[in-house]
Amino acid sequence: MVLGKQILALACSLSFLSSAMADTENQATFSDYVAELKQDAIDKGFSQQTIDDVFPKIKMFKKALVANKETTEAPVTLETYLPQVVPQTKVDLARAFYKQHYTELEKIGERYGVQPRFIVALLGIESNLGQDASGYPVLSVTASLAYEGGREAHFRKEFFAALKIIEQGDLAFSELKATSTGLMGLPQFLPSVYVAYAQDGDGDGLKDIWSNNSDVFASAAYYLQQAGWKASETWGRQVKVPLEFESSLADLSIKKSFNEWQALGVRRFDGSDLPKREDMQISMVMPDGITGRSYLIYDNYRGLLQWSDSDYFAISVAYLSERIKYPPII
Ligand SMILES: [Ca+2]
Repeated sequence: MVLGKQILALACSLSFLSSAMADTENQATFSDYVAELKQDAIDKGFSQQTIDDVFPKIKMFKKALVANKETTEAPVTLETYLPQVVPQTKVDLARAFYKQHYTELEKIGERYGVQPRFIVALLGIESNLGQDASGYPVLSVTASLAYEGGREAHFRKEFFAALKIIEQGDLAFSELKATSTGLMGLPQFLPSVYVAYAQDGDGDGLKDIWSNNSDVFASAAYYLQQAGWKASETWGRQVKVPLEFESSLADLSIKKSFNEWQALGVRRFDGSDLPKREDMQISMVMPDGITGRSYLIYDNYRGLLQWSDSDYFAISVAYLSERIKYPPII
């Protein structure tokens, strides 16, 4: 018994020792990796001041490594997914937010040609209007994820995009806060998306997508504007299809007019005729196949897919935007 305990104790201490050694080894290797990033930053022409300021602050961010390996179970259908992603609490929060910030939303919405409800819906889905935004330093997160190696080129690119934000003097190391996967602020922009799309909505010289609502709204709206958003149209509509409907027509590359879809037996969800407009080319989407929900989608839906290439994402945003619209708030 005593011997057994001793062996167990020895085994435990050995295992502790080896994990401690592995940790030190990891840290050392991470330091090497950061040194390599630093050399790369010098080669890319970043200023000595930025490099001296930023690199000593970069730490291995273990949470990022864990998060990157986590896999989430695919939701079964929209019937289970939508109530999960857009619960009543989120609808209530989004509607209250919309009402509270309506003046600014309307102003920014007009400037970029995007209806305010879509801006709020996007922020609601992305970060629960900031409630789910996290505060890890994005340079440590992206350096750690690049070091981990699974998607090195991707996160290395994001690391240098974040470095560029600091170099341009927009924000400091600690202000660039991200989730453990590198997504920043209310719109959950990756650093490269921030560089390309973040806007200074209130004209104070900063693009603060973490705590300045004007900047947040303008950045999200500008993204949609650049994705070809049309303020005169909505996203699409849920429809009914006949039993004999050919499911291969549910394909984003197939576009037809309302008239043509009407002739194929497609109707509004309440069974009435489709709109009479003839100026639009529309596609059918059936994310769960022929037995699931069917949607006719317009060009704005494609803008949502550009934001995040997933029908479940786009439909969640569209659904929340409808819940903001009905019943009318303002
Ligand atoms: Ca600003």
